[in-house]
Amino acid sequence: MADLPDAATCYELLARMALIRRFEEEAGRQYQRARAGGFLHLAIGEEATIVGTTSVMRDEDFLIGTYRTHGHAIARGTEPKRVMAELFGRVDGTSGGRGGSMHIFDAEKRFMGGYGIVGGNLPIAAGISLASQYKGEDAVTVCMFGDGASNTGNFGETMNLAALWKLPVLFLVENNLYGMGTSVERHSAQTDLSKKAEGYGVPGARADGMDVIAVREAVAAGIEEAREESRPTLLEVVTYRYRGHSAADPEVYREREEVEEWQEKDPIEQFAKRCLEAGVLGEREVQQAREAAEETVKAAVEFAEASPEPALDTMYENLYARTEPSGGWYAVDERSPEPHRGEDEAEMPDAARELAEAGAAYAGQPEGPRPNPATHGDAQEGVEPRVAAEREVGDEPESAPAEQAINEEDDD
Ligand SMILES: Cc1ncc(C[n+]2csc(CCOP(=O)(O)OP(=O)(O)O)c2C)c(N)n1
Ligand SMILES: [Mg+2]
Repeated sequence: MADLPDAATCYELLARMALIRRFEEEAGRQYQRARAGGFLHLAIGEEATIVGTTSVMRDEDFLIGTYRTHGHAIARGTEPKRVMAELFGRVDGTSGGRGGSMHIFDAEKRFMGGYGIVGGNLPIAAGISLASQYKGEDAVTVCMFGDGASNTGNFGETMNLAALWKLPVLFLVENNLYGMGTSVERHSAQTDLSKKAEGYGVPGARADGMDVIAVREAVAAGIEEAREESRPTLLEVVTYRYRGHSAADPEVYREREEVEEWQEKDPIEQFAKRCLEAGVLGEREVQQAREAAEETVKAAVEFAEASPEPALDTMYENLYARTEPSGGWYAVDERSPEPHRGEDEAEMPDAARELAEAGAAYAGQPEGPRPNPATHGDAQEGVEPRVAAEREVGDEPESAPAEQAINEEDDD
């Protein structure tokens, strides 16, 4: 077992992990109350992986993650109150309240997001590290993603280019043993994920993701390899999320006992115990770390509540592309550039009804007035609306407050 660092560093590691834990518990609670909207993916249980990693990064290094990254941003130094305001969809959030939980971003702290596309952040990480290399800068990019993401095409493509171009990047797979409800044994032919990029020329290593010191050492080695030798590595960090995949996960794919077994190895409890036993920290300091977390999170909620919602007339600001009037309602039609029938929002109500009637007539259904699907969904009696009917098991529902509460434990 690796030695403990000095007392100040140990306190910092403990305090950061405690803060992230408290922040996420509170985020879950605020989601249940429908103050935080959209989707919510908590990383409770994975704090040592997050904090161990960021604790050995320099300010100039870049971090990029997934949709489970409240803690990653906080660990990089983003103010918790701005992350909370983002969850609340308020103007003082990290993305002005327009991104929400899955899209935390803080360019100043070089936290490059926040992505909802599984594996989508890998090629972006390659691009960021290519830019550093091209500009002759010293910065290393750390790219964190899940075990499930290691099955995407992006993974192979990115590993190939990272090795070929000798990019200063550390790929860190946060193996929490599941991709949504599918265990790693059921989704990956190679279950030793550290080996998964060897064939591309990216060597791998493995670390215990419940041990903050082990993560620190392994990440430091990978970062050094990237910074000094300009070589990518793949580090697999084995960890566990205590909560469901998202806030609406009935968790039918694992037993309660399994979760409890991992909770026995809780990264915060374990580390606090070790610091106490080694005499590096005292009870008073451990308590202080917890109280400080409590205070910061309380202030973050107050800040988020007080922050206004974005004004309606700013809705189209910061959009990458917009046409006037906004054509292409939900389909792309390449016949000619102008909007076609059914594609212009302004004409939608009538056009949708006419199209629905034409469709019904074609299908041999009796003619006659039908509800407008643009405003009422497909409201034939006894027929589920299409969106609900086509939703697969495991898909996440929209953020109706009633559905948000499905899997949350009693936080209050
Ligand atoms: C390209 C793509 N495919 C599928 C999804 C749906 N999806 C969201 S999260 C997820 C599981 C990913 O698991 P993993 O990479 O292990 O990350 P974890 O959620 O465990 O942190 C899936 C399949 C998606 N968002 N993007
Ligand atoms: Mg996973």
